[in-house]
Amino acid sequence: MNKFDFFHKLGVKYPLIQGGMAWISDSSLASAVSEAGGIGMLAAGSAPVEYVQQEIRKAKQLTAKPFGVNIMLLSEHVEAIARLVCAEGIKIVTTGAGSPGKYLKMWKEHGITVIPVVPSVALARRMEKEGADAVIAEGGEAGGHIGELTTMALLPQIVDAVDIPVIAAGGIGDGRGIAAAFMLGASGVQMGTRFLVAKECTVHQNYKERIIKARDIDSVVTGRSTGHPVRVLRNKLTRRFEELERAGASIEELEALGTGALRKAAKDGDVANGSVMAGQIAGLVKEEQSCSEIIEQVFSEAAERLNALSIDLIVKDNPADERD
Ligand code: TUI
Repeated sequence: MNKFDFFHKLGVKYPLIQGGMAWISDSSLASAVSEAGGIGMLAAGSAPVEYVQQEIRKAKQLTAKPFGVNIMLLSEHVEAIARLVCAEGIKIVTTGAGSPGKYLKMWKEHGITVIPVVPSVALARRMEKEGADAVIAEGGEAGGHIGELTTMALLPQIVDAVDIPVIAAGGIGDGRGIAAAFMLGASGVQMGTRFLVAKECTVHQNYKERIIKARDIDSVVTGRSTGHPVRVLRNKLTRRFEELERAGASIEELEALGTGALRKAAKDGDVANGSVMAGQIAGLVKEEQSCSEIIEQVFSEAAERLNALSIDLIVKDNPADERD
């Protein structure tokens, strides 16, 4: 089987999925990514089913190319949204923050290509057994809700453990990252953070500016103690969270601080008190570009890097040469 069969069958130009970003990846971003040759994803997040349906219908107006829906499994509306994607004839579903096992049969019966995000080998194996078409191996460099392992360590272990295609996510923001993912055995990549600053991304301008200004060390994880680790950019909210954690606050108090915080940053532009979810690669993202510019640039850079490879990695053949 050709390594691009999976994406070829989906009818896209590039082996790229846009990461589902709650409150952020709407019909504007998703349709622009699809138009540019990747797979745009509408994020359902914790939104009600009516909102998701409206965004699906808008996206259908904006592009005839394939796009999908990202379903956040902790949402209280997950059951209704799981049925909605079937009713709306959605062809591609990615899932996050849990195991989609109980919906897999229904989605497969509706001809949906199901691609769960997995943070471990065990879950990747289980998803393959339950009928997933591919998995997204997401390392802890990613923004938002994350697992324990890094992309560098997780990806090759999942590639070895399953026979379905593995798509790499977490810490990929340019052509070098894409080339590295292919080196580790990925069949494609998912990028989120880089699309936060896309011209077609409707996130608040303050959020975009915070990403563009971010340095490497501005990325932190909150909530390890509550069992819901979330990667965000450091701000007043994360400092408050750390203070409360040190003071021995309860899980309920800590979780309450996070409720509505993403919406506050993404929609209201309150990047001090809101949750600015972004991956560790934010420090590399320097300018606002259209989705088409981003995608063409990263894939030409990746191809250039991969095609130029002819490295033998031997510094010196004969140690005796070193002596004179
Ligand atoms: O889902 C994400 N990233 C997200 S979701 C989100 S919104 C949110 N709202 C409330 C609480 C938490 C998040 C913001 N960012 N990425 C995909 C992802 N999935 N990362 C890690 C996982 C994951 C974790 C555990 C997937 C499966 C899993 O399985 C546990 C189990 O049930 O076995």
